[in-house]
Amino acid sequence: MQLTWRWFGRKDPISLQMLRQIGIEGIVTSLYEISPGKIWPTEQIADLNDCIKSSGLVWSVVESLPVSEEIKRGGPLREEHIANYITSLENLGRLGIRTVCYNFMPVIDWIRTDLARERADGTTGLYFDAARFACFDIHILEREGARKDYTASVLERADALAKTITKAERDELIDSIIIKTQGFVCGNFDDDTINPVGAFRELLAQYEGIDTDALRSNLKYFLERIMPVCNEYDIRMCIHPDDPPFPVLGLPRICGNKEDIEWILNAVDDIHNGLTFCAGSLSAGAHNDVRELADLFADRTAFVHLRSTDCNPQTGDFWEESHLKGRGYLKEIIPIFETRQPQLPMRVDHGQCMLGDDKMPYNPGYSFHGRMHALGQVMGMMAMVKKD
Ligand code: DNO
Repeated sequence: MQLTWRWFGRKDPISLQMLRQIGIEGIVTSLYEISPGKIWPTEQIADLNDCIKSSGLVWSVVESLPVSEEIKRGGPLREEHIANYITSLENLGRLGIRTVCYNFMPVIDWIRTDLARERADGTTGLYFDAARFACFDIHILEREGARKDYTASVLERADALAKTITKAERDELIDSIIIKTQGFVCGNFDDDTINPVGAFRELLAQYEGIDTDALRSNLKYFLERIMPVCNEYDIRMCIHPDDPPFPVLGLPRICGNKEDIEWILNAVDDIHNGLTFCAGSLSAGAHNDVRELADLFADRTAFVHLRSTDCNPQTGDFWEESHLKGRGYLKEIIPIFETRQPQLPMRVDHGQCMLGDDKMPYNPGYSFHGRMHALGQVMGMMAMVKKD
C-alpha cells in the first residue's frame, strides 16, 4: 500500500520535509479553511497541490471534503450544496486528485470523552468513557429521553459523576467532546464557538424526525447525484465509518457494521462509491470483527486507516490500543489489503502521546512521535507481506 500521512496544511508543526524523512509517500489533507457546503476553488486546490508536489510528495487523498448538514438532513439548501460539492469534485478531478474521504455522521464526527487518558506505560491516549459520555448527554446537554439510551450500570455511574463533577471538569468534558475533537475536522464547531452546548442543541434539533431510513435515503440521493462526476474523473469516494460505530445522542448512524456497509455499497453499485476501511472505528464496536469486514469489503475499499482499539462490552468504554494489539487485528488485515489492492493509500491513524508530544500543539490523536512509532510498526508488518 502507499504510505500516506494526515497533514494539516502549512500551519502543521510537522513539515512535509520531516514526512519525507520518515518514508511517507503521499499526503492526506483538506482545505480546512473552507466551510462545508462551499465550493473548493481551483486556485486554492492548485496552490496546496503545488506546495505538496514541490516537496517531492503527492496529494493522495482528500480527507475530508465535508458533506454539509444540509445534505445529510436533506435541508432547504441541499441542492445548492450538492451542486457546490460537484464543482469541488470537478476541480479536484481536473488536477488529478482522485480519492475523496467523507463521512455521513449527523452533527458530530468522531467522539472521545478523554483526550489524554494515562496508560500503564506512561504514554497517554484517547479514551471513550461511556459513563462520562452519558453524563454529558443527560446532565449537560439535558437531552429529552436520553436516559432510555443507557444501561442501568452506565446510568448509575453517570449520575454519581454528575454529583461530584466540578465546573472545571465539566468545561473540560464539553471542550473535549464538542470543540477539541471537532474543531479541526468537521466545521460545525471551533475555538470561537460561543456557547457550544447551545449550538450543539440547535444542531441536534434539526434532526428531529430523521431516522435511519431517512438518513440512508439522503446518503443514496447524494451519492446518485455525484456519481456522474466521479465517473467522469475517476474519483473514488470513500465513506468513513461512524466513530464510534453505534447510534449516539438519539441520532441515527448508518455506517457502523457489516449490514450498514453492505447497504451503502449496494445502494449505488459503482466502484466510485467506496469505503474508507478504518480499522480503529470499526473495532471499537464489540459487534464487529474487522478481519471478516476487511475480507468482505477489501475490493470496494479506496483508503485504509490503520489503527486499533479495544473495548469493554460490560462498561461500554473503548480506547486506542497499540497498533500491534487490540481488536484492529492489523497483522491480519494488512495482508488482505496488500494482496488484493497493493496500490491503496493507507495512513497510520491516531497515535499515543509520547516522548514530549504532549508539549506540542498537535490535534488530538495526531501526535508526531506516537504516530511515527506506529508507522514503524505498520511498515514492518507491511514488509512481511509485500511482494518485491
Ligand atoms: C478522526 C478522523 C475523522 C475522519 C472523518 C472523515 O480522527 O478519523 O474525523 O477524518 O470522519 O470524514
